[in-house]
Amino acid sequence: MSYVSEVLQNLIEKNLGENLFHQAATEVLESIAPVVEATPAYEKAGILERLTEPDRAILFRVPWVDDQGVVRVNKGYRVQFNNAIGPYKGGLRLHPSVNLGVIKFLGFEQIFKNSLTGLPIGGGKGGSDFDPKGKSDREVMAFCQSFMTELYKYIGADVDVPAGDIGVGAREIGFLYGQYKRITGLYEGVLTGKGLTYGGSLARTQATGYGLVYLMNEMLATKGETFKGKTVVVSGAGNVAIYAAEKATTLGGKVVAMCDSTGWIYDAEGVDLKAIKQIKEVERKRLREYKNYRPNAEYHEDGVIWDVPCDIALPCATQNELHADHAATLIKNGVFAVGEGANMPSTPDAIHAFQSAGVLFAPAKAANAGGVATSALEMSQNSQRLSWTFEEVDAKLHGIMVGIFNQMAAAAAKYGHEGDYVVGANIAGFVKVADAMLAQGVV
Ligand code: NDP
Ligand code: 2IT
Repeated sequence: MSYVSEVLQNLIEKNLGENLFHQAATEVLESIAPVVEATPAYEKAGILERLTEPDRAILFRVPWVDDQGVVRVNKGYRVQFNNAIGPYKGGLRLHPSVNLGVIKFLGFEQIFKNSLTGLPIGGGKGGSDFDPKGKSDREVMAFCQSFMTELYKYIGADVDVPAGDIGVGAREIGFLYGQYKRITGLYEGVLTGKGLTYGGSLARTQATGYGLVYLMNEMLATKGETFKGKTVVVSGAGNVAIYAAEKATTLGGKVVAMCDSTGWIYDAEGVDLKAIKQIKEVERKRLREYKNYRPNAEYHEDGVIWDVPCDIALPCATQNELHADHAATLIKNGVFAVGEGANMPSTPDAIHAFQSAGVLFAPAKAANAGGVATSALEMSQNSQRLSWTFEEVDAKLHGIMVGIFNQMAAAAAKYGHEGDYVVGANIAGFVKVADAMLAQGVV
């Protein structure tokens, strides 16, 4: 059995039930097999065994009191996966579906994504099964303060720097930051995605969505195409989806459909992003409210958003939201390019279908790296005690996304998989981390 297969088999046997972690690790390890085979030093140094076992996983209880005075208890997680190239860096997810397998898949992906940015950040992820939906601001604050009261022991500006993900935005980061500062007395860049009045970076809110579109633009250019005049479908209606839709629209695309976890909207004239922001960012309501702003739009709870014909599909909601049958429908309807704003939104079968049909496919760890890259720029600004203009940060983000596209395209071509950006992104992300691990000895 090959080294890669042996490590994978062991990983699946020893991490029972962590199916999403198995899925993420299988894709990476299978993609990097050619490099691993060509570099015996990796096997000799146990690079794959070490890379697939987190440095540590911290599990803790998060007790808090709800508005009725009832004590509630959630599970808290922080998985510090790999710090070969920099402090652990990655978001916190608050969603009822969170468990150790979810956080491990996200933390593992983060290692390679962060490497692709070219910035000095290692991989980590955390979160809780707490559901912020329907909770009052006071309840969210109580939860965040309790979560940080345990987490603060393990993080720091040069150790581990959490940020947002599903269910964690500026409100939650504010409460977490306040509690960290109160306990430690330190005013440091320990979290990113902070508010602009206390150390946040301009353009961090927009960064993941904008970055996705910048990378897609590079990929489209290889076929002489742009966003201009293209019909675009974006799943999700959260941070990533909204700013992907905004930049796609700025570049001349028409976003006709978006969704949340309850239903999806179709607006033939192009979605009204001001209305979406008001509903989702300000009022924290359901997308069904959209019809109050645009009576001619459609709102559906049946069927799926992927039934809407489009040129460009941007899955920006959650993992495994786009299956093989959805891919088949998109292909039948003539989709030209797919870019993953969410983490691992397409199932392996769906990716295979797109690639076999010649659809341009940008994998998550490259396509959504603009968020964490801009988080690293926030860390730089915090260290310098300076803040850069929106234009400076956005220009750096753009340059980083072009760099990521070039790296993954070059790595794919070098190993005989021209145009296979999944293989390209995995190899390019892996090599830098593996070489840093080699240089640092068996640790
Ligand atoms: P948000 O919480 O802001 O938004 C998530 C959106 O996806 C919401 O509209 C939510 O619906 C919807 N959603 C969640 N689960 C489902 C589901 N099962 N079916 C349909 N819709 C669903 O999160 P983000 O936008 O930050 O994150 C979205 C994705 O992007 C995640 O995969 C995240 O890991 C990834 N990502 C995020 C980055 C960031 O900087 N924030 C960076 C890189 C990747 P509802 O409104 O009903 O909850
Ligand atoms: O998945 C991701 O890259 C994020 N949620 C952003 C992480 C970060 O540290 O900004």
